[in-house]
Amino acid sequence: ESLKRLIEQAPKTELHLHIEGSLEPELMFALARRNDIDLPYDSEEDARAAYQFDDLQGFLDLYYQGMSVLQTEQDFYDLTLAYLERIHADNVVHTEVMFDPQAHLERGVPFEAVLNGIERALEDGQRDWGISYKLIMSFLRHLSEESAFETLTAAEPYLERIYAVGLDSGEQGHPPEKFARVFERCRELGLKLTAHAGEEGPPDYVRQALEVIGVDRIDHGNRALEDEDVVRMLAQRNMTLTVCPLSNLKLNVIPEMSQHPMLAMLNAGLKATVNSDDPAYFGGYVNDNYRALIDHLPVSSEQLHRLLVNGFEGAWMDDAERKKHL
Ligand code: ES4
Ligand code: ZN
Repeated sequence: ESLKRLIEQAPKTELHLHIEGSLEPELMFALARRNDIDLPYDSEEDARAAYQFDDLQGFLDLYYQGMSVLQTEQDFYDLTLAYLERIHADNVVHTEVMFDPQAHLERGVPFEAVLNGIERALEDGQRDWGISYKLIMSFLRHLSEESAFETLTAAEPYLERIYAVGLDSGEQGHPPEKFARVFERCRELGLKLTAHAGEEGPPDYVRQALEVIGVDRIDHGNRALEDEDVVRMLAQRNMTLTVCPLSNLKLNVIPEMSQHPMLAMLNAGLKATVNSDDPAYFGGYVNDNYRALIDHLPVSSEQLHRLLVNGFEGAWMDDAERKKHL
């Protein structure tokens, strides 16, 4: 209704987006043909039908499989431009794009091909559609600390083009403290820090992200609500949470959308934002995530406005740029 029209028309941010998770089956098949790679799906419809997940790991298996078609700089350009074209239609005016260099380096794709392709598309999107951006390089937490340090070394020549580092992939058994030293080095290098925490992992992983890593932002953070001390820490620091409703539903972080904790987060004074995570796999982009909340939660126009403003306040943008939108 009118709340949906308000959302569709409002300028928005996206603060939690894995570019490899924006690979739609149509482009996956086109790149598979171009690069002569076999896919385990008969058709685009067959791929979509396979996107039913029990948990985060079930998704990650298909996510790493799908990105095998990304081989050249042009592939990463095409991927990123398709994403930008799609979010421009949603009136997203600022996006912070995460990428997983280790998932490409281990397949023999050079760091430079990944970065150049993504960045060239982001520059074109800024020029043609006015979409501002930041790049976030994410470490895979199921791999070793040593592998994260090697990745940082590979990235070192390009760090002025990378704004922040993140921590993603399978959370359980891979706490933030495993990466305390590599994040400390990243901070010394002038990078902003974020980490997935409290998606599947316990509230203590959110606490570690805050107190051991000293993150500037938390990706997800849902399970922080299970621990009032962690909620208090998040609120005191005015910590932005990049929450992803459709992702939470598809990965069984919540049993149904009506159970989503978004309003509980706002009511607890937490700076929650709305994001898409892996839109090609989870069934929607930013506007779809807002619409899912409107359809299933008693969300007010004030709360929607708060979520939109939180997206700009939590964004890594210059104050001059932010003021244009607030
Ligand atoms: C991810 Cl939803 C999610 N969680 C953790 N790691 C990821 N990588 C890509 N999507
Ligand atoms: Zn994520």
